[in-house]
Amino acid sequence: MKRTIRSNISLIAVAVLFLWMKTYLVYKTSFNIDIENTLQEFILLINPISFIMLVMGVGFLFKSDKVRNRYLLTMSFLLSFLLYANVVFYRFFNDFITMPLLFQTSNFADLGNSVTEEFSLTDILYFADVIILFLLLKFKPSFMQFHPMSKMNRRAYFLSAFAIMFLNLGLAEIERPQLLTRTFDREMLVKNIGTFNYHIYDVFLQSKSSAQRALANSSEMTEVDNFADAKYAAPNDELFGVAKGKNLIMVSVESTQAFVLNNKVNGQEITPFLNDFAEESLNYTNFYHQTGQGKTSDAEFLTENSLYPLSRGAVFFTHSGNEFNSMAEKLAENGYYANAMHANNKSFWNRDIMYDSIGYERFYDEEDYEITEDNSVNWGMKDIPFFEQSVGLMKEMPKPFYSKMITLTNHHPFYYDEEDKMIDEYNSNSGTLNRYFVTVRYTDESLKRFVEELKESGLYENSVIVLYGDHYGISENHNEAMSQYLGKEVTPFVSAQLQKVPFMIHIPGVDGREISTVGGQIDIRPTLLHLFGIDTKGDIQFGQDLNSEDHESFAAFRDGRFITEDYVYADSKCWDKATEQPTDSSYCEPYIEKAATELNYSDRIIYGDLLRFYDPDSAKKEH
Ligand code: GP9
Ligand code: MN
Repeated sequence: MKRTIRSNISLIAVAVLFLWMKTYLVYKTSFNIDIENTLQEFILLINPISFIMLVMGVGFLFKSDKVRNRYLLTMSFLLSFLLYANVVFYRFFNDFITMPLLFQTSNFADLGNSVTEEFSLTDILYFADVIILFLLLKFKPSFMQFHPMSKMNRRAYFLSAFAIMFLNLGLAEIERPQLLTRTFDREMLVKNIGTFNYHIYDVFLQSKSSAQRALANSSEMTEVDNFADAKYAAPNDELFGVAKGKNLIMVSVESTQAFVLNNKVNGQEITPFLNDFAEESLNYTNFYHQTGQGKTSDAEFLTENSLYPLSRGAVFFTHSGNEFNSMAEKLAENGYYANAMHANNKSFWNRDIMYDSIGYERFYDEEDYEITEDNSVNWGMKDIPFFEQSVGLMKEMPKPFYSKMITLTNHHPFYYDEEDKMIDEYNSNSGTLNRYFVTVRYTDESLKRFVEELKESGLYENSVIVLYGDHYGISENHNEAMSQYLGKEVTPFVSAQLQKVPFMIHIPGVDGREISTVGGQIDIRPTLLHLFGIDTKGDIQFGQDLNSEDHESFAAFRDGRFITEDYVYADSKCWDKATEQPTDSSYCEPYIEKAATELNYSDRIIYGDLLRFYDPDSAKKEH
C-alpha cells in the first residue's frame, strides 16, 4: 500500500494557537490591564480561546484546501487588525473601542494630525503571526496540513470551544458578579470575557439601542409623561421666584466630594472658603452625585435635563443628537443668555456637539482663554486664572445670563505646582489621596477669589451662585488610604456615603440655611428653575425641587445603589444609617423597585429619543 508522509502539525491548531498567544501578548504589552490575583490572570489567558476556536473551526466545513487556507488567513488578518485597531485607539484614549465612540467622528477630527505619529514601523509585529502563516502556506505547505476530522471529532472540537467559553463566563461571574447586566467599565469586560467577545457584546448593545429608537413611538411618551407628572413636587411658597431675573452662575466643581467640607488634614482646614460660603447659602447636606462612566459630562447631563445618564458609555457621546428640554433652554426662553465656560478642548466629552443640543448659545472653550504654560498644570488651565478671565468675559455678556462653568485643577492625578500648595499633603500609601487635599484646597481658594472678583465687578449682587461637586475624586482603589484618613473601615455603606458631593445655592438677600433632605444631581433642574420663578409642572423630568415640602428623601445611583432618609442600599444589602450596619432587607425592598423603574423610564426616554414627541407648549396647556 502506498503511504503519503503527512505532517503532524494541524493547520487549524496553528491558526488558533498563533492568534491566541498573540492576543494574550497584546493584553500584556499594549493595554494597561490591572491584574490583582492569579484567577484574574488565568481568566485573561483563556478568554480569547473560545472565540478564536469557533471562528477558525469554520475552516473544517470547507471542502477545498485553497478556500480553507484563504478563509483561515483572512480571519487571522481581520482579527489581528481588530486587535491592532484597539491598540492604536488605546494609545490615544486609554480605552477600548466602542461602537458609539467609533461613529463619533468629531473625536477623530481631533486626532487627525497626531494619529499618523502614533503608528510605528515596529507595529508590523502585531501581524507577525499572520505573515508567518501566510509564508508557510505559500512556501512550505507540507509543514502543516489540514487534518480532516470525523464528525465526532468535529463535534468534540466545537463542544470544547463552548465548554471553554462557559468556564470563562463562570470564572468571570465569580470574579465579577453580574458583569454583563450591571454597570461596568470596559477594562473589566475585556479582562473577563476577552476583547473579541467584548466587541460582539458591544455591537449587540448598540443594535439594541438603535432598534429602540427606530421602534419608539409617541404613545410611549404618554406613559413616561404620566410617570413624570406623578413625581412633580410643587414649589416652596417662600422660595419660589426669589432669584427671578438674577444671573445664574453654576459651577461644576471638579472631583469634589463632601467629606472634605468642614474637615481638616494635618490639622489644617481643607475648604475654609466653602465652609463659610455654605453658611450664607441654601446648603444641601445630603446631596449625592449620580454619574456613571460619563463623569463630568454625566453630571452636566443630570443637572440640565433632570434625566439619568446611561449605565454604559457617556450619554454625551451616544445620544448627542437627541431632543432635550434642558434648564438652559427654559432659561433662554425666559430671556437668559445661556452659555458654558470651560477652558478645555471643546470636543472633550463631545461637548461642542452636545452643547448645541442642550441649547447653550455660546461655549467659551480653551480658545476664549489665554492659556500659557505658567497658568496651567495637570489637565490644563488652573482654576484661579480661569475664574479671573471668566469674570472678564461675564462683564461683556448680555444680561441676565446663565453661565455653566467647569473647573479643572482638582482632577486626577491631582498634580499641582509647588507655588499653589496651601496645605500639606496627607501621609497615606496613596499619593492620589495625599495630593487630593492640596488640590481641593487650591480650588477652594480659586472660588474665594472668584467671589471677590464678582464683587469687584459689580456682578455679585445680581447673581445666584450655585456650586456642585460633579463626582468622586477618590475611587475605591484608595480604600485603604481613605480608611486611614476617616479612621474607620470603608464598608460598602461608607463607600456609598462618600458619593455625597457639595451642593449650595447662594442667593443675594436670602438667608443661608441647611437643607437635609436626601437628593441628588437629578434634582438640580427643578430646584433652580423654581427659584428663578419658572414652574416645571408638565416637564418630563425625574428630579424634584429640593425645597419643596413634597420632596421625597431619595437618591438613586446609576449602578442600582440608593439612599433614603434612613437606609442605604449598597452591595445588595440594606444598611441602617443609624448603626452603619446591614439590617433587614425588607426596609429597602420597596425602593429597589422604585429605583429600577426610574432608571428604566429615564433610559427609555434616551434610547427612544422620546422627547422628540414632546411638545412643551401643549404640555403646559394641558395642566
Ligand atoms: C475635562 C473635564 C474632566 O474637560 O471635564 O472630565 P472628567 O474626567 O472629570 O469626566
Ligand atoms: Mn469631572
